[in-house]
Amino acid sequence: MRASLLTLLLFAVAVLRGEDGYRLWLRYEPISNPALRHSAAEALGTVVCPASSPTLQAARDELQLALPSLLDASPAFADMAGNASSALLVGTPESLPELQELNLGDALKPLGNEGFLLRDTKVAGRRRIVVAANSDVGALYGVFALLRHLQTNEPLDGLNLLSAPKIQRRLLNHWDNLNRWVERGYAGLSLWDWFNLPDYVSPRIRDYARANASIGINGAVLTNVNANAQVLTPPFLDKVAALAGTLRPYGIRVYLTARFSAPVELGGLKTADPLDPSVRAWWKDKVAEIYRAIPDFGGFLVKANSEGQPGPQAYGRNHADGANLLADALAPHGGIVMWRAFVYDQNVPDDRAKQAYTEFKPLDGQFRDNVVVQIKNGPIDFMPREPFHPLFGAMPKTPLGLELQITQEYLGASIHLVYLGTLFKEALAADTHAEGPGSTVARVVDGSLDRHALSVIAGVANTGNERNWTGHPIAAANWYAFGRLAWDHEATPDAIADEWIRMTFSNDPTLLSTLKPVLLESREAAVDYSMPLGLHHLMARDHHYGPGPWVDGGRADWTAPYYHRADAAGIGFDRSSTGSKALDQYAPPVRDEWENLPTCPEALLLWFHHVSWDYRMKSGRTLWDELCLRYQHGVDSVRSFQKAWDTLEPKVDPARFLHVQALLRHQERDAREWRDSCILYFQTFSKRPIPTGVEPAEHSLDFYEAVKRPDVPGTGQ
Ligand code: GCW
Repeated sequence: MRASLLTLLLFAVAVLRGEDGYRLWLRYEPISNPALRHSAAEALGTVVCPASSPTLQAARDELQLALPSLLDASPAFADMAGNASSALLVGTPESLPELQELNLGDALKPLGNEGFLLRDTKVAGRRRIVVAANSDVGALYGVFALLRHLQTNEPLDGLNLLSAPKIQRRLLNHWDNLNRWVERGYAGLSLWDWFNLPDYVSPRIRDYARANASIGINGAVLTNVNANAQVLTPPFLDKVAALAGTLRPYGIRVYLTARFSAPVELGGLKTADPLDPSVRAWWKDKVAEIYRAIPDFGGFLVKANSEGQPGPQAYGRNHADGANLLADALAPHGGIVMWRAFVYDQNVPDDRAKQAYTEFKPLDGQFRDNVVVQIKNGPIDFMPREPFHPLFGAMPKTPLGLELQITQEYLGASIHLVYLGTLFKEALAADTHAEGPGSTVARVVDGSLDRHALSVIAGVANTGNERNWTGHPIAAANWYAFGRLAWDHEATPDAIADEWIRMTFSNDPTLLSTLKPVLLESREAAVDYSMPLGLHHLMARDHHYGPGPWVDGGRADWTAPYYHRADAAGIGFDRSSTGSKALDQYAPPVRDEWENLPTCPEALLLWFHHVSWDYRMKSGRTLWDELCLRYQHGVDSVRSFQKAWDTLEPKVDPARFLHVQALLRHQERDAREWRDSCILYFQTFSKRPIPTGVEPAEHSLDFYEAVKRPDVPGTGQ
């Protein structure tokens, strides 16, 4: 009775207040199953989490925020469990002497500096739920894991969980400019309010830290890779220090992007040549200054000699010279360099997909120990689907970091519902075969394949100052999925979606069985309605939002026809031995499989091959018919998402229900536009009829070609 009254009351409050998404997956609504809630309340009646450090204080604060609401009861917070018949113990053996009685040493040892254990146990007949770790931040991660356990309605009985991250540095990369404009940002302005910093740090920064810590993200690169040297000046370093101070208790270190020409722009030097002694001295001093302001500064992320950014090649030096310059300055302080491999040269007529490999592979073994080469998941640029980047597995002597894009630059910005857990997992699970089967990208990145101590995974953030953080209410799932996979790349996108839905919406079984398949199918739907069968780079120029397969002129590798190569004979980019030979950059088993049309996965067909319109696909249809039907299938999928979502009206608070419903309407319209415009455009080459089952286009090709989108955010600064 009490439970249903409570539920009713909470529902009424949610309706009145409108669920605005601010709390993300940390909503801590009462555990809906009364039996579970009562037994958890009993087990956690006394909470022992001495706040002996800012990090343990954060753990305790989180428990104080979460437990009264989750349990619908007020646990006592005490310094010792003593004789309490049941209690929650949180800490390290050092911070909490009562943990020492449990002899956790052997269990804790393999968990390293960030891992934790959760255990349901007994001490002298008294029940103890234990969250223990070797470090305070491990204990904080353990607290979030315990809360997740409760939020997802898992029982505490028999709890026994050990967890430690596989990748050392799990970072968000913010493409945020100092004027708060976010490149490829679709959720408002930057969270970093530089004008008000350092005096005022918005409470929102702490909530950002909480959200990240809850999924194990332990670093943030605050600034855009298209960098502004100003962030390295003293006034900005004070502001960075203020942010670092708020993030630190949550185990999050700050990093900055380093503009390679900073010694010239800020230091007044005549050169930024990495081998010039005055340049080396400038960086050494600058880095020392940074560490005086931010003692645990993480290091630099650098985009150099790429898309107009300055770099060592201007001085006849290479990427290793550039990275090592900064690495030498950072090494005495324990900092690292993440040097991006996203390079392609407009003067080199070679296939863009090959250029990073061509430039970086010969440098393997030439980087300092504190350098990581950071590589996008695919060789072009975060397309809806790409094969894995050929550098993974090709530079065994160098730690290689993986860069994923959480913000939906090519996947419908903050309008389209696209869950990226599946895309991230596909990237991590790809088998490079570099050292035999099982040489996955994940094992290259976590360092286990080539025994590297340093490991980095980065996600280009989708956060902004919109109330719900990510614009689209479902886009927060991508932030969440990135963090969970960064912690454990063996986790499944399904399990991650499951957790996220339970915490973000509710544990209602119908809601789960309806919404989870939508999330899991959404990325494939986006591929189908925009760039199916391995097509890529078909989007409109600059804003990258809608279709633009006709976009031509200017530098060739920024046009669509450069990539799709449609002509009277067929469509697709021949990267096989008869074409650009990009396939030679992959290990032989991968190359051979993808080189041959019958064994090349159809999902990558047009990435690697120029294929005749009449080629017989596995379905028995011609390529042309299949292509058209894929586009139609993408549209149909979005319609099925709409139908599914509509049934959830009674299960979701009105504010989020209506918001997602409206966005899905927009997405359906966009999906039709992609389908109609691409089919009409490609038909000008194929000259074949549109197969049955595909709806006729609403407008003519001219209409679609004339569409302008001046309002897409994140573009053109
Ligand atoms: O994806 C492209 C984007 C650019 C971005 C660049 C990069 C930050 O269109 O906006 O610049 O890649 O990753 O450096």
